[in-house]
Amino acid sequence: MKALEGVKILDFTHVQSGPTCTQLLAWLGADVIKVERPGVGDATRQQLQDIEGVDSLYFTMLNHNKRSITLDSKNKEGKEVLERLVKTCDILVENFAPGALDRMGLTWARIQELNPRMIYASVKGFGPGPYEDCKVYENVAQCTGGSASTTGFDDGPPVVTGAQIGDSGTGLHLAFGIVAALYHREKSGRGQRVQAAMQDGVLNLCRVKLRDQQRLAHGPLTEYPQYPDEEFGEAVPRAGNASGGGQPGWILKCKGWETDPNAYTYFITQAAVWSKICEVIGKPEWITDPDYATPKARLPKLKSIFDTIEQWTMTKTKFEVMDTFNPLNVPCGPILSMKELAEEPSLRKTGTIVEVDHPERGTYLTVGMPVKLSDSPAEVKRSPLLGEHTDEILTSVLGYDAAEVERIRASGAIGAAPASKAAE
Ligand code: CAO
Repeated sequence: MKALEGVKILDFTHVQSGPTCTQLLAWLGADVIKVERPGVGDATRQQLQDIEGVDSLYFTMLNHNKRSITLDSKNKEGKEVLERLVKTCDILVENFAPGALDRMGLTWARIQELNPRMIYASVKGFGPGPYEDCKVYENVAQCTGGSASTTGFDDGPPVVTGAQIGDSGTGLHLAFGIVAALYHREKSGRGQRVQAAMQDGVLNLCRVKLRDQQRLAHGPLTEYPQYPDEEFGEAVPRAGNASGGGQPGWILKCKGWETDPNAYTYFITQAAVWSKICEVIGKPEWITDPDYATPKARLPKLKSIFDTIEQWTMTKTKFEVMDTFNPLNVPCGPILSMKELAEEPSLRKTGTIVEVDHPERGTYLTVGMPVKLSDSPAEVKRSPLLGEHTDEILTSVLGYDAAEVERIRASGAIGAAPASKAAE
């Protein structure tokens, strides 16, 4: 049995942050009913399209295992259907611009009136404060949440990361809040409001940098590449590829780096096995030399130490480095390209990378459920076409009869009939 079987979600999400949240809940077994504007749908259906007229990979990869109903929430009959959805579902998830749901008439007070058991979950760019009314996308969140100022090299501008920590990261935070609220509701009988701000989500993931901000008051950050030659300013500087933890690390070139942009390895000078590292790279004298023997003695020389290790890694492929050092308990990892990840058999085997069939685009790859539950394995099903389940949801979930569905359709609230019906 799926962990969230029987849970119904009114999915009013779009773009990335909200859809990642409801996709995770769908993989856990919830019935996710995605409400989209008739004829338009989630804007990402049309964004970054690789095949003209076909739902983009942007959309398909964020909306698996959901059902789609088209509904104009500003139409009178549309509002009636929306209220019935609120009464029927357990959770409402949305990530519209601040105030949009209120403007549709769905304030928290109204939702509680309609369904006191409902959990109402939102992603917004910011929490209460000076920016609460702002619209926010991924990179804005990375910049305002502390990630960009601490990412990149010291002599360059702030850099955003490819990991979607603002969108997918906040979706994940929200999913965790929803599941906790659901557990609470089982005991209290009442729903509650769950809010996740993208700035907060990014800052949570940048926790170690706020740690370092406070450490600065007590002296230089000795594991940072600025130490010992450069001055530290008032704020945490960008640390290049330095490790965020207590074991120094860096990215080193491997064999083939001249032509392969990903022929690199991440290498950590794990203190407990320092002697083994020295032996492999041909520097056995560093094991006992007091200038190199302890982690503290090594800190001011990290750059030259990594340069020396790199002389060795440049003679090996990134996989040979891994094969040599992992058995010695030295944590290191090859820089894997998306191509390598897409082709990695072990990820296919675990369902982390999944091939999905889609009626309009054919097969494509996606990232499946990243968390594995032993009794509730996730099965990845294709994303819905726009409005694919409108009639099914109106009748089997909301209990409208055929005449009522026709009345709602005639009002324009759910858009045109599906092609097969229209032809009848
Ligand atoms: N029927 C009728 N109207 C609908 C509708 C439906 N089914 N679905 C949405 N709408 C309306 C909304 O009510 C809103 O109308 P009003 O502004 O008149 O109230 C309008 O569509 C647009 O919503 P929006 O402002 O949320 O959309 P946008 O494209 O202008 O902004 C975004 C997108 C992401 C910047 C904004 O939604 C936002 O800041 N969301 C919160 C933060 C967030 O999640 N950001 C990450 C997104 S992923 O990068």
